[in-house]
Amino acid sequence: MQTDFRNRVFLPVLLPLLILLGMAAFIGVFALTLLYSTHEASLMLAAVAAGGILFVISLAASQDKLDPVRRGVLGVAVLVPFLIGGAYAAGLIGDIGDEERMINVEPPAEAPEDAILAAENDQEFCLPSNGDCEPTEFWSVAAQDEAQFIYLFENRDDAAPHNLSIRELEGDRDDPQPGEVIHEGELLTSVGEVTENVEPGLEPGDYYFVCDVHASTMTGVLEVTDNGGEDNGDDAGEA
Ligand SMILES: [Cu+2]
Repeated sequence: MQTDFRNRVFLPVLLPLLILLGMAAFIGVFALTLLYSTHEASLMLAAVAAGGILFVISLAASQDKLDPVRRGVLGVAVLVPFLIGGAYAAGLIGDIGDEERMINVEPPAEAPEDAILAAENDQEFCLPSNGDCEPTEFWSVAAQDEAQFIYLFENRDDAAPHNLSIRELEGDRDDPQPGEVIHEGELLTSVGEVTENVEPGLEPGDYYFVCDVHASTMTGVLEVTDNGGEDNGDDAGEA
């Protein structure tokens, strides 16, 4: 009866299932270990673990039989990096700040193509297009996420520092005046670019943009346009 169970259930069904479960558990725990480590530590652990596994496989394949002592040494050699990595990720050794853990690192935000503005001098902002930069006092950007509005500011001027800040618009487009500060852009003291993240996002409407260093000349009106794609889609139905 026992041999029967072994031959008909355990060997063909349960054993492969257990091996699969074991592999899944191992991959899950390893993934968690990497996610809860820092970027550098997880890269190092992945490299060491891959090296260890390759070493063991090549050694096992090159010899007919390993004696128990060698097997033990190999097992420990492979396990140690995982244990150290696991203990590090779990906070048992070392000291990782929560914001350094891979699981908490946010992917860098990217500004849509229409949400890019640049500065070439201290007289006005300009709209980059085809390698050129068109001076402008008007900047139209499609509405983005409710939670955030992302834009890119490029400083192309090596003679003066600039930033790009967003404020409420007082007055109107013909006579724009700065209102309350919504977002203060980072000051770029040399040539470079910075991605700005306005939270919460900007509702469709008009806003005032300004370089805080040259607030009398470098100003303009930002229009956040409603994309309105959903309404059009409904109207275009077959009804
Ligand atoms: Cu400026």
